[in-house]
Amino acid sequence: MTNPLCTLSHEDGVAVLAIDSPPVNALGQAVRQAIHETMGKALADPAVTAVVILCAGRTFFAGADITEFGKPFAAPGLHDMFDRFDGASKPIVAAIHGTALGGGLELALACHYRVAVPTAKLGLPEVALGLLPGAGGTQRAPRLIGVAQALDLIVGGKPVAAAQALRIGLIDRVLEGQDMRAEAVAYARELVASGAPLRRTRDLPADLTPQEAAATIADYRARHAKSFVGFKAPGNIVRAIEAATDRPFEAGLTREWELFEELMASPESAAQRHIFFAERAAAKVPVARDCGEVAIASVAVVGAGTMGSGITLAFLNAGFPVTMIDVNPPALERGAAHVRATLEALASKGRITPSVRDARMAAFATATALDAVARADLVVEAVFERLDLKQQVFRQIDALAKPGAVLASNTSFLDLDAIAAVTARPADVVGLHFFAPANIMRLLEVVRGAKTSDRVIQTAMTLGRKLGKVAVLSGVCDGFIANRAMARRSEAADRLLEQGVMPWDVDAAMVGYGFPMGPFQMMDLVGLDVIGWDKENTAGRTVQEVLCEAGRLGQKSGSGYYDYDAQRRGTPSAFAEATIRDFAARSGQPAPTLSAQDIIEHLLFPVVNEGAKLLEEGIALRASDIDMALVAGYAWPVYTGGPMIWGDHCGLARIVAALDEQIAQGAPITVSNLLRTKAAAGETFL
Ligand code: T1G
Repeated sequence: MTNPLCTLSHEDGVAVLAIDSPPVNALGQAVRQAIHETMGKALADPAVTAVVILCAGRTFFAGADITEFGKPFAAPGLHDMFDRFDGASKPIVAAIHGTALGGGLELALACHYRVAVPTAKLGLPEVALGLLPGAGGTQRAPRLIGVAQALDLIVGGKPVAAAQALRIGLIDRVLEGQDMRAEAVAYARELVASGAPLRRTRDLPADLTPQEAAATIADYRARHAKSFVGFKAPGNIVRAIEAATDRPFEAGLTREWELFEELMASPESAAQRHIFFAERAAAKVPVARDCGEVAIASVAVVGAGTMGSGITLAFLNAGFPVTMIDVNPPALERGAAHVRATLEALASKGRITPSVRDARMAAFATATALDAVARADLVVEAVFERLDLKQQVFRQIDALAKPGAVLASNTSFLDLDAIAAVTARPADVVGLHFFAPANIMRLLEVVRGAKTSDRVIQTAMTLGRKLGKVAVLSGVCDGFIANRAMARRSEAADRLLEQGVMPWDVDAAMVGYGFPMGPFQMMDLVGLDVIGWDKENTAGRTVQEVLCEAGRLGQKSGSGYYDYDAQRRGTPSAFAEATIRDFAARSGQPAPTLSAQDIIEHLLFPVVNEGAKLLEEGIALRASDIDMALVAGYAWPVYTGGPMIWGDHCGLARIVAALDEQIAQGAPITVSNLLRTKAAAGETFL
């Protein structure tokens, strides 16, 4: 009785195991069972001289089935399967297409030989899930490709293309790719005909002596220590690879499993797995199944400032032809120069080839007249953040753009419905809110206006994927999801300052929590005059106003909350300290003595609260969308999972109590009803 998950066929002595378990042939229990049984049959068949294992569908095995994690284990395990491979008396060849990832690549490493089509990608990305390859990957990879390459492949977690995989010895041949199955069977026959050895990866000699390996690993640790901070997995991966260099294979496997289980039980991995599924969930938005999409073949960007030129680069990098428009010729020239310089830099760093650079340059056009929007399928407005200006531009775009074009605004705070209302086609108006730098930051908030059509929403979500972004759907409100939630952190930070807490203590707590920088370092980077300073009406009412009035606008003026040297390295500022002490003295209250944890909770509990409001108002579809938005848009540390799952871990009742405490001290906060209700019921957001 054949197993539909794994069909067995024979081609002149070569047995072919073909696995078909959509969508990504994840190595769940049923798939493992099917492979284990079928491989047993093939290996036991005397007529079989070699075995090829391959997958149907869009990809080779994409790893262990992540949805099984945390559930009771069901045999056979991956190790059971690979022991059977290791016991084989005939060569087993893995034929790879799509992505061989995690347990999928570990399966291929347990085969004797590996071939791949040219477009295949191979990797051990478990580190992105806060895990390590727990099925022999940390023991077999160093034996096959060497310790140094294994460190890069596994700690880095980035898949490599087939050509690179061949270069580092991860595979034995890159196929033509026309007919993978036939080529793989032919390759297996070659092995049999040439009497090729049963090359068990586990038996391969190490490429370094134990002393050399220890030195290589020590050097790797030293060079990457900074990037490991906050993450548990990288350290455990290095320890596992170390075990591949200083003990026998089986003992190494045991050590690998110990280190794997430690990570599987860690909150960091739970958080990173949460974000894996949050990213996939965010793509699922409530639109009519048959709503269809607008075909976007050409793009016009209105506004050549920082955001306009960044958005232009994002589309060019995704292969779209773009016309960047600015009615101010010097501004257009500056923006265009930035676009060209960035493409040049990408090529000179080898991130893109010269021919790709040239193709993107050729796809880039500029114009000073708005009628250049007439040919575009998508128009993205990125002019200065003033409602009247955006409405004026949208009136013109509405008159000039072709019927059916998608009209998008990059507004970050303004009312999208007020913008759409000045057009005759509000159903075609959507918010595409990029985060600076728009060609780098992964978050794209897709803002649904009251009249935006399902078709335009689906078009925007798909565009986000094509741009390599994480698209998160938001309703219309002040600051949408990410800016609105994080504004609560800034406000809480400002309140601490006025109580006499120093900005460098606040920033240190945020960096300790895992943010790349704290709110005051961020303000000094962006410019104190850019966010929240009203130059016309400033009157020394806040610390920020006093600093701005003193010309301390941040890094660009050499001082802000910090003083900066020529290399823009910041040191605590005596002027800022005196200003803050002066403000605190006015309250008549002594400055509170807060631990880093106190500061973390003081700043981030209001963010969790705002997340609850975003849910109860229906601005955010699900709690995991808020986590995804802040991780992708504000570098919220991924190993915490984002504010909502972190809030669950902290305990919602504790958060409500702490917020009530802040309110008692005069903080202008209101606690979300949803948060109170869930806290009272002992519930969680996720
Ligand atoms: N397990 C379970 N479901 C998975 C899955 C997996 N490994 N990979 C993908 N899916 C689901 C996904 O949630 C989505 O579901 C659908 O498949 C399509 O995915 C022992 C411990 C393969 C590059 O980290 O990187 O092996 O949303 O939308 O963009 O050492 O999926 O449709 O319901 O992402 O074409 C290591 C994870 C596991 C790879 C395809 N493997 N997957 O990308 O499709 S840990 C990974 C991916 C492990 C061993 C260890 C990508 C992809 P739904 P998709 P895609």
